[in-house]
Amino acid sequence: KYAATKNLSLVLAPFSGGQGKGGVEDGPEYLLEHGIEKHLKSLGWSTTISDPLKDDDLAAQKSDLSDVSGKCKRPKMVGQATKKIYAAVKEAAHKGDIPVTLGGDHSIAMGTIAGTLDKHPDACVLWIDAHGDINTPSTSDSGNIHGMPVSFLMGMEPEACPPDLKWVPNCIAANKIAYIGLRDVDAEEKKILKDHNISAFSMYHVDKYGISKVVEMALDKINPNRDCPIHLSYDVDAIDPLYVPATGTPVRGGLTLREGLFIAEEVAETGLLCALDVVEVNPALAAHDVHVLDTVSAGVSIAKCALGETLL
Ligand code: HAR
Ligand code: MN
Ligand code: MN
Ligand code: MN
Repeated sequence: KYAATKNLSLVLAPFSGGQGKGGVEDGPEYLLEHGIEKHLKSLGWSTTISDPLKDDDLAAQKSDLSDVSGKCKRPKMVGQATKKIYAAVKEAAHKGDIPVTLGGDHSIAMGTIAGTLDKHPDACVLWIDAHGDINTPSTSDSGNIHGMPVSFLMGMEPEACPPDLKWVPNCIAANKIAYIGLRDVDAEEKKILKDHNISAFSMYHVDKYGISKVVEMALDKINPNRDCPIHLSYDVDAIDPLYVPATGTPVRGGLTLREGLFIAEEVAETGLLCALDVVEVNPALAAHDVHVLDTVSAGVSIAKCALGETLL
């Protein structure tokens, strides 16, 4: 419905500056090697590839130890990369394409969601994750910006916003974002979620109500009339590390692979998907080749399901 062109813009975001580990910058390459483009074409989409970080020396930027602002690590690197990702997603969305951004760590969602909201100011965000990613610069223990993108997109702590992230528009309202899959949320993040009355469905809720009901409840909160575009920001660590081991911060007790794919299928079923992120695939963190294959193929499956694979 939001794909005027029936074209997907595959936005490559080989970015790891939002956290300390190496390897997550290889996510896009592995997803492409696993045939994500061919699989999506077989669903009837045309595709174009956009590579907004191609001219950047990201390895050099990551080793610049002076790139710090307060507690935030590498704010300049993150600010510059996410701004380019923003431009690419925004351009794709305004063309009528559906941007599918391949990460990279989850800090890139500052770029993708800001790009989506520029075209679709009424869009809502479904954030699938083991983590809240809503720390502010003052609540973060790690200083890793991939644990903070939602707080920047909500404009929560303007006085502590590093200069290089000031471009991020305060574009998500608290009633326009819902989480599914949470199980590793910091104490201060829990307080933020509660104080802002943000819809957050943890693994407890998935067990208690079942995944189908949880997706319905989440959409009822942020999209009650099912008439707003949906930006699906999918951190693969929402799925249990049994199925998705090669990721930076695995947490046991997660979604089964089928529960994880069902969320994407339900979003496809609404016909409201306007953008997708698949993030935190880190092939370097696999103990065996089969871990790489499991993780990358789960990432490809998430995209296929979100884009209509299983609708009969
Ligand atoms: N809450 C922790 C922090 O702020 C861990 C966050 C991280 N990891 C992710 N995000 N993969 O989804 O650093
Ligand atoms: Mn995340
Ligand atoms: Mn996560
Ligand atoms: Mn803390």
